[in-house]
Amino acid sequence: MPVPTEEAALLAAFEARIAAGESIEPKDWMPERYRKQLTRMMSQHAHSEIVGMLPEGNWITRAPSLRRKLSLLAKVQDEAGHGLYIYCGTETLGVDRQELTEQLLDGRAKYSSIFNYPTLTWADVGVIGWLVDGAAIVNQTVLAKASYGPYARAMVRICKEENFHKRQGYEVCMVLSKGTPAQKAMLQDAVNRFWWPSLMMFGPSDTNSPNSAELLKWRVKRKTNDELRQRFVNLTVPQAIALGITIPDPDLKLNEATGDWEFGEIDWSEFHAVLKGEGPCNHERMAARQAAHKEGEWVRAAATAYAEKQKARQATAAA
Ligand code: FAQ
Repeated sequence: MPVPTEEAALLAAFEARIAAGESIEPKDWMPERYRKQLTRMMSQHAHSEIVGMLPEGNWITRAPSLRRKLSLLAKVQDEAGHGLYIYCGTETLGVDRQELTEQLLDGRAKYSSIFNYPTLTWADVGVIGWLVDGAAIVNQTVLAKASYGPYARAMVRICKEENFHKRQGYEVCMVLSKGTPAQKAMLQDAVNRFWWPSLMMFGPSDTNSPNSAELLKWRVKRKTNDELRQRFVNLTVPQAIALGITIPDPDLKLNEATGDWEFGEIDWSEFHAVLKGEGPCNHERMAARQAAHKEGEWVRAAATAYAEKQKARQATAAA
């Protein structure tokens, strides 16, 4: 079916603005497909930040010192803030947070695969900061240049905080790497378990990524999944060497000509199983979110009642 002339003209003007590097703002005209793709990606991102609090939250009561407890508590709170920030960004596209939360709770919405893995030891908390926040930074630094203004601006602030989280995680790893043989072994075990899932955070390979072409065309994504994954590996391998840690990949080798650390094949069957809800902690994570939502019902009811009371008071005062 041919696109109506008026819409074709709007689309051409929209694409010209994107090509010129302009930022698209909430009240600007945008194709429905752009709105839909952004809503999908941003809501998944927001849900990831919220569900992402659970694996590390597991260690707040068991952090090995008061200093570690305080910094972990602050980090987990930051992640909640990131989620709320991105939900607000999504609201500028016309979808409210309640609707997105319902999609998460009834299993229609996705969140990052990485948060379906358990945190078994204290070293996992350090490794999540180092690898998971590290991967998030590589991805989100580029998203800070995304064509949609509210999302890009949210990323600038979020990346600053994620950088702090990464350093905090790396410092935990550094201390463990200089510790007793048991502490070093605990760190190595955490890296063994989190390395491959961290690479999966960047999504399927480019040949298998249905959304990439459109997102790249509209400059929401500025780099492909594989390009970002490679950048992460290149940045992370020297950090692992500095820690004296072995990356669990016998095929990992430096290509002197390109400067890339080439790595082995990702187990995509594991990735797809986790996306289907069959990861080690999918059920636990969803049950935790559903319980939190139920337990928070009285807070939502109280906030609504308070807002209505305020509105009535203001109406009386204005009369
Ligand atoms: N997990 O066509 P593509 C963080 C889905 S935040 C689950 O390549 P796209 C901070 C994808 O949605 C981490 N699902 O998709 C933190 C699509 O499904 P759909 C989250 C995944 O959008 C740290 C399908 O597969 N970050 O860590 C995954 O072009 C520590 C086909 O894939 C973001 O969300 C996955 N790993 O590229 C918090 C960043 N990968 O919707 C707490 C923003 C792919 O068609 C503690 N998002 N899928 O049904 C993005 O950059 C992109 O959306 C990608 C996926 C790269 C994730």
